Amino acid sequence: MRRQVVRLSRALRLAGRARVRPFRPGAGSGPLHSERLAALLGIALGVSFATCFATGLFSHLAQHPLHLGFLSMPARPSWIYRVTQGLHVATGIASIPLLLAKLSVVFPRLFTWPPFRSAAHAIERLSLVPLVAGSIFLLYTGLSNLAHWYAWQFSFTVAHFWTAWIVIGALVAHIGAKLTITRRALRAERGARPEPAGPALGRRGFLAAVAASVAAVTLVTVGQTVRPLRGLALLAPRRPDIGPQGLPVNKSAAGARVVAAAQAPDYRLTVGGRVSRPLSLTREELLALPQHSADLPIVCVEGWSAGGRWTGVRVRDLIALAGADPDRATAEVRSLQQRSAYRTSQLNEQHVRDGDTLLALRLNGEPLHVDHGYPCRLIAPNRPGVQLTKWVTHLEVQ
Ligand SMILES: Nc1nc2c(c(=O)[nH]1)N[C@H]1C(S)=C(S)[C@@H](COP(=O)(O)O)O[C@H]1N2
Ligand SMILES: [Mo]
Repeated sequence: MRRQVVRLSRALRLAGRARVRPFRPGAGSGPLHSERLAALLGIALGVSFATCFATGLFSHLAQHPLHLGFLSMPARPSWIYRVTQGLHVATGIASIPLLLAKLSVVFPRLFTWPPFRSAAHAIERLSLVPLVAGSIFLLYTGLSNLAHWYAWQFSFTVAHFWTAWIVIGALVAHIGAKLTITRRALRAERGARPEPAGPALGRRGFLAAVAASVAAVTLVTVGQTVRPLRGLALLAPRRPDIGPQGLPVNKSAAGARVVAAAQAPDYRLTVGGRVSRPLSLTREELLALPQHSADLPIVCVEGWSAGGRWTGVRVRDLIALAGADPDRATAEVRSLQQRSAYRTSQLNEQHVRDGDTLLALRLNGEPLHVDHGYPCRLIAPNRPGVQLTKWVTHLEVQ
């Protein structure tokens, strides 16, 4: 019995050594596997993940208001959401080469033996599982969402949102565990060890290659929202200047099954709810009301954005016409579309009050194309595209 135990433990030790052998002695301490390199990549990833998380949270709040006064989405400045959502998608995409680089640098260390040296070490290593798996899940689902490729059954927003919390929690724990090592790595090597000369790609070369990949993927996607770079937007599924009336379309009228209803002669816009004079107006009657124009972008959560000059009736004017006080009202906008999460959207007080919140009838001087929401659509400043309801038929004043 005892002999068997000894034999077993020897076998385990050998197996342990065999685990490291593929990476040969010294692997994990070569120039590409230095702690400094891992620390620098870790800092870059930390910054891009933190930015991505903060802007993602902002986008979530914009789409799922908490109805807490201080957290409600302001209508001004009108460009905030365009910038934060552009940053969200850009930092998410930039994180992909950064994460690949970081994983390739620390990879051999994931297989060191024994796997756990102490309880603290065990906790630190186990927290890598949600961190790495969660990050890959977030970047993969985010990227698929941009490409409109939904290879799953679950709700993208729910899964993406909750995984983000898990990853940020694991990231904070990871940074806490690695803080001393990172500090030491950054301090120790400042000017100390010159990079060993050799034909292989050095640390600087590797960092430069990572930086170049980050710059490249950013350049070929950010053109979907930064107009001067639109010619470079090779990876972007939407070009901001392609589509009817020079604007991309997310959901077409045919896709939403509203073509007939949108062009029916009995179309009416009704205004109801807490009003003293409910309204029912044809498109011609809407065109006969005072018209207002606003230069505002559609900012899709997927990261593309495109501006247009929208003309139509102010929501506040319609509410006043129906006998309610637009300075105190909120409203729900309802579409002709029957089944979709985007068939209604909620306007808070700031958005109702804002003079650029319109039921738009025209785009760039022409009647709205049916794919952009004819007979009329909601347009408002500082608001995600999903909340700019198309084919509007009812305004419920609250
Ligand atoms: N009724 C309805 N409105 C909608 C949508 C929709 O699917 N149904 N999609 C929204 C989304 S996600 C975006 S980005 C914008 C895009 O507007 P556009 O197609 O005119 O560019 O419309 C929004 N309005
Ligand atoms: Mo969108």
